[in-house]
Amino acid sequence: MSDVHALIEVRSPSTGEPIGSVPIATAEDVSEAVASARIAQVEWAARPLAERCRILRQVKDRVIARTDDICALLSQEQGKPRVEGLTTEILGLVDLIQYFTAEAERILAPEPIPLHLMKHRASYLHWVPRGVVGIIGPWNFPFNLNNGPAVAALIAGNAVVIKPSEFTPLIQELSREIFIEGGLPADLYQVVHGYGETGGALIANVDMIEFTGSVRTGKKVAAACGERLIPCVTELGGKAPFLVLEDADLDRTANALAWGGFANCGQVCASVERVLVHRSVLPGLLDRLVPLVKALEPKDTTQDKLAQIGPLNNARQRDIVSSLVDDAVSKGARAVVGGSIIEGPGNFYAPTLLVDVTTDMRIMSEETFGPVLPLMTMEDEESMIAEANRSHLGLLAYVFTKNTRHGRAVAERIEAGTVMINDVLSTHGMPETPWGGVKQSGVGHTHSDASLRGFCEQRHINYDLLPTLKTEPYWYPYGPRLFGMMKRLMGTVYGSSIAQRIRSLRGG
Ligand code: TXE
Repeated sequence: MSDVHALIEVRSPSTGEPIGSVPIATAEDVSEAVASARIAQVEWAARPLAERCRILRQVKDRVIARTDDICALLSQEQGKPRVEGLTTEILGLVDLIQYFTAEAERILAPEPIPLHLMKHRASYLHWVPRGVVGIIGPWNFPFNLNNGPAVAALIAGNAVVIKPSEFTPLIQELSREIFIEGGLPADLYQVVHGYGETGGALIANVDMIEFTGSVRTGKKVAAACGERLIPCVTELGGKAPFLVLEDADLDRTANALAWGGFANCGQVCASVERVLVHRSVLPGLLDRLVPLVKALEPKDTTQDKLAQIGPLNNARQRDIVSSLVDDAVSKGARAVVGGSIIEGPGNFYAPTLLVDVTTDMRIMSEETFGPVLPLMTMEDEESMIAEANRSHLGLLAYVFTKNTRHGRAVAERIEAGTVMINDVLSTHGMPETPWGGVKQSGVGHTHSDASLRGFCEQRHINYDLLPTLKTEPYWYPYGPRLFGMMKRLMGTVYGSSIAQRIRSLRGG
């Protein structure tokens, strides 16, 4: 990279003060990064899988050793509480490395395909790394959401070039340092900084894209990947409904709502975004929930190590939250807690609980991505399910009930990639389960065995089991009897009734 580069200046979400800067990569820088990653990838892919896993385990140990540094920078740059840096970003990555390094031999082993008819031949699938994977990431979980896919792509034998969000580039620099400390060849894990144009340049050079971000940008990214016919996994927004059924345990429900709605200041694609409460339990739920929300006092997370909630990451997001709450209040919602921007430096917004919410309010259809729980009172379960499905998004959904069997029946009717019963957010910490949405929440999955395979080309080999003949009856030359013979064979093998099979055999 040459010395003359425009810079991105990173500002503290708590104070607005500058905290660092990174150079913006030009299109030329991006193609150079990908070219050197491509060279490193060839050597990496040639190493045994066990050796690649060994190095990723060393990376895991460096992540554990650098926990305090990572948490401090996450608080400073992203704004999250120190404990959330550990529980929602680092721990998940450590567990994901543990899982995939332990299971990769099984997941990426060649897979036989039993052939139902051609018993004289055999087939199997094998998995070949795609080459260089481009990762374009968001600012809400900048450590976990970029490094999780990077780990899976690397284990599968790829190189990665990551373009982090322009709001959180510093944590990506620290991540790279840690991965290299763990023994990863430096060119195998590269970082390029910038805005949309840098992302576009990355798409123009790599062999696959893993994107996490907004629906609007996700569509542009998918279109650009389509133009090049490269695979693209898109993990986009969510509008998770949370159904409080008549028999829900209200203590657990209230605690789950508080954490599921306000962790990471609500900036989670799986955040509780719509609370659908059965009328009969509303008073009991509010009695429990209001004090929990009132207790959440936003703090500068770099100063207060026990902060429960911090600022929003950026002013643009705070303004989106503010406009959605104002719209709801103007249409009749009541803020029983919060409801406004906290004046002063930083991007603080008061944790907010809205009641008397109705479907015509924007907050029930647009992604809030902030510290707001809108509660809608519902008369019965059928209307709760209908309301849950009235969204263009479908990432996560939650059902709270004491009757798990019934909860599963309700869950199966909800249009979402994942539905959790009596828990929130936590399947992201289960790397063996798929993470991805339906509708406009994206296409494809991160996590799960299928995602590790997704970082590979699936290739199919078909070979002979028995000694081969000099020719096959249906090869050239086509003789006069071939058509009749094949027709008889087809009817004899595939006819549904004995009579039809006999007729075919006789040439009828
Ligand atoms: O995301 P963008 P933003 C949602 C949330 C939020 C909204 C906007 O609702 O309000 O998205 O956030 C890069 N080609 N989520 O604006 O723009 C960009 O530089 C290639 C949900 O930050 O989608 C960044 O690295 N790349 C989400 C990344 O795309 C482009 C997490 C995401 O930016 C590009 C964050 C282009 N044309 C926000 N334009 C989740 N699913 O968790 C931008 N980028």
